[in-house]
Amino acid sequence: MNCTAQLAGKKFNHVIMNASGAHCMTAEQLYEIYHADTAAIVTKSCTLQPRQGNPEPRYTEIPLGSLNSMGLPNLGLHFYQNFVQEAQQDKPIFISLAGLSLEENLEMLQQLNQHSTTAIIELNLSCPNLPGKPQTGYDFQRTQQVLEQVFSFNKLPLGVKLPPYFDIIHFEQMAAILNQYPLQFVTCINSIGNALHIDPATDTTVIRPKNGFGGLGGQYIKPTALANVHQFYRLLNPSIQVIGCGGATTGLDIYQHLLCGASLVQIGTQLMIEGPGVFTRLLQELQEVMQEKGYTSIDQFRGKLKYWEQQNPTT
Ligand code: RRO
Repeated sequence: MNCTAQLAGKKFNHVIMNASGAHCMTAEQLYEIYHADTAAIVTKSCTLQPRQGNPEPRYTEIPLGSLNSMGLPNLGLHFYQNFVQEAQQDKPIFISLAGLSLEENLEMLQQLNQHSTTAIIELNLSCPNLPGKPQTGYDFQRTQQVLEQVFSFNKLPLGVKLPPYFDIIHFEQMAAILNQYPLQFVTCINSIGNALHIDPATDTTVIRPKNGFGGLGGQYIKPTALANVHQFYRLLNPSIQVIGCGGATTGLDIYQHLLCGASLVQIGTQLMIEGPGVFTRLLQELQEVMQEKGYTSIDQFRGKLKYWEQQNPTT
């Protein structure tokens, strides 16, 4: 069974990795997922300086997923740069960047370019949890400005992490912007921003920041994630690959992300719930699904989602 993949000029032993934010802030967490059955790993989104993030409680499991308002706690760019340098790189490492301003993102990227990091860059345009800071990916003009400046000097392999979109015109407008730049990939999707969960026993919100509003993850968001993966797979230049993220808890979920066009699939909430053993289970389950359906490699079905008419030709 061949589950290998290629992205940003690198080889991947299979297609499953963590999502930024899940089990990837500290050295201990990063080494744990690095040595687990991951195809690659991505760091917690970082800023130039270390940050404490929002007050706790700021992450919780809810019935079908998770709610978080972490507020970008991280150990600072240099820590993650050093981690990449130290790790024996037998698998690709992504550094996720989430500067609080365009200038901060450019400064971080400049440093990474100067040090010729071996990391792939995932530029996060979609953090929903910073009070007073809109999600860049929902401001189309701003996104264009960011990409214009980034690609005026950047030579590193780079992609962007997008928020979920919900309107066909928004997919088209965003894809038209992204298609103007030499992006290696887009990651779809970040959490669904500013959701609210209420504890039925106490009529109370369940996380402390922002009156309980936070990013929704897990099974709630799989249909939205698949829709975003497939729309961007259809609309982007073939040179821009899609990384799927959202609601995968089984091998079948991974398979469906791939069917929608994803080249790799990231695991967030389920990694938080199950720990780094999740990757072994998911890879095993993906291989079982492929075997049942008679596939021996991912190329045989990636992006080959069938539409209703194809299955019902005479009606
Ligand atoms: O740290 C966070 O609050 C956070 C980030 Br940067 C993000 O991109 N997505 C998310 O759900 N939480």
